[in-house]
Amino acid sequence: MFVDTAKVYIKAGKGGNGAISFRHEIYIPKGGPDGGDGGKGGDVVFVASKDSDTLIDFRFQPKLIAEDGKAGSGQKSSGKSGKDLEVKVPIGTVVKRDGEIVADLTYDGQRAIVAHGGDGGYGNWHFRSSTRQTPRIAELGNPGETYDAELELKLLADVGLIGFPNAGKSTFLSVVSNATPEIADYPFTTITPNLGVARVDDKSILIADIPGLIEGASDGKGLGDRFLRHVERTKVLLHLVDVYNDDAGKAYADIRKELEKYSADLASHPEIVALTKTEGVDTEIIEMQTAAILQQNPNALVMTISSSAHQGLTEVLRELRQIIDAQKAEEQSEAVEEEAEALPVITLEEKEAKHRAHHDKYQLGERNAILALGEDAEYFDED
Ligand SMILES: Nc1nc2c(ncn2[C@@H]2O[C@H](COP(=O)(O)OP(=O)(O)OP(=O)(O)O)[C@@H](O)[C@H]2O)c(=O)[nH]1
Ligand SMILES: [Mg+2]
Repeated sequence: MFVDTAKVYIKAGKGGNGAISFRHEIYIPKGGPDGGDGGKGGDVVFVASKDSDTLIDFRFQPKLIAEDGKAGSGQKSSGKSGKDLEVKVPIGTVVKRDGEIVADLTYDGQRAIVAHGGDGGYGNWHFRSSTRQTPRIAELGNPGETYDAELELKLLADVGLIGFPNAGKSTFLSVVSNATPEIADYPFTTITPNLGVARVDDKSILIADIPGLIEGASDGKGLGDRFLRHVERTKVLLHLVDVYNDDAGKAYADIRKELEKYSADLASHPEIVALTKTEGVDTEIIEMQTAAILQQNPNALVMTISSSAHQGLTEVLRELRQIIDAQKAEEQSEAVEEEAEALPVITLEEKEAKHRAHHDKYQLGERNAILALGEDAEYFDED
C-alpha cells in the first residue's frame, strides 16, 4: 500500500528558565545579581531527502520532539540551547497545520523549520538597575511551538499517463515497467492509480497510470478528474490516443479541454502524444491521425507505439527521460534561486534597533512571563 498521508505530533523545545543568582565573594556576602539566561529550545527541522519516498516511517514515529533549552545559572552563565531535531522527509512532502501549508519541500537537501523552539528566559542579571540592586526575578523560558501536523506526499511520478478510457494506458505501463495493473477491453478498468518504474538506458522513470478521463470529467462525469491530482507534480504527461478513434484530433482535444479545466498549471506541463495500438495499422491511417492531432496543436510531439507488439516504446521512454532531465535541472536551479531570495537579511541597523528594544524592555520591566520569586528565591551558591 502506498502511504501518502501521515499525522504527527510536533513539539519544539521549551526555552530554559533564566536564573536568579547573586555573586558570593569572601568579603561581599551578597554581591550583585549574576543569574544567566536560559538556552533556546531546539527547533523541529524537516529536511527533504531523495533517499526516502514514503511517509510510512511516521506511522512508527508519530511524535517529533526537539530538546528543551537548559536553565541559566550563576556567574552569568547561559543555559545550553536544546538540540534541533532533524527529520528526513521525502521530496514532495507538504506539511500542514490546521489545513494551512507551513512547508512544502520540493528539492533534495531543502530544510524547513516546522516548529520553532521557545526563547530562553532572562536571568536576574538582566533586571538590575540603579534602583533595583537585588532583583529577585528571572524569566521563564517560552514554550516551543506545538501542534498536530498533517503530512502529505503526492505521488511523485515523473510521468503521468492520461487519455480516454481504453486508450491503452495500463497496457503501456505493464509492458514498460514492473507494475501489473489490471487491463481489460472495457472502459474504467483502472479505478485507482498505479505506479510503475520503467528503465531506459540504465535510468529509471516513475510512471503513474490513472483512470481514464472522459469529456465532462471536470464536472464529475465518469470517474471525474479527481485522480488528476496524482499526476499534478509529474514532469511530463504522456497522452495516449487510440489510433482506432474515429477522429484522433477530437479525442486529443477533448482530453486537453478537461485538463485545462482542471488546472492551467497541469495543462502547461510538457506533453508527448502517443498514438497507441498501431501494430498492423496502415501507414496512411497513422499519418492521417497524426495530422488530425497536429491540426489541434501544431506544436504537439506525436509518436507511435504498440504495447502489444513492443514497438516504439524505447523511443518514447528516451524522449520522456530527456524531458524529465531538463525539467529536473530547471527546477533545481529555480528552487535554489528561490531559497537564496527567501533568506532573511538583517541589516546592522536592524540588529542594533533590536538590541535597543530588548534593552529598553528589561529596563522597564515589561517583559512577559516574569517569574517573581521574591523572598523565596533560591540562590545559587558559588563559593
Ligand atoms: N492491439 C492492441 N491492443 C492494445 C494495445 N494496448 C492496449 N490494447 C488493448 O486495449 C484495451 C484497453 O487497454 P487498457 O490498457 O486497459 O486501457 P486503459 O487506457 O488503461 O483503460 P482504463 O483503465 O479504462 O482507462 C485492452 O483490451 C488492451 O489489450 C496495443 O498496443 N495493441
Ligand atoms: Mg487502465
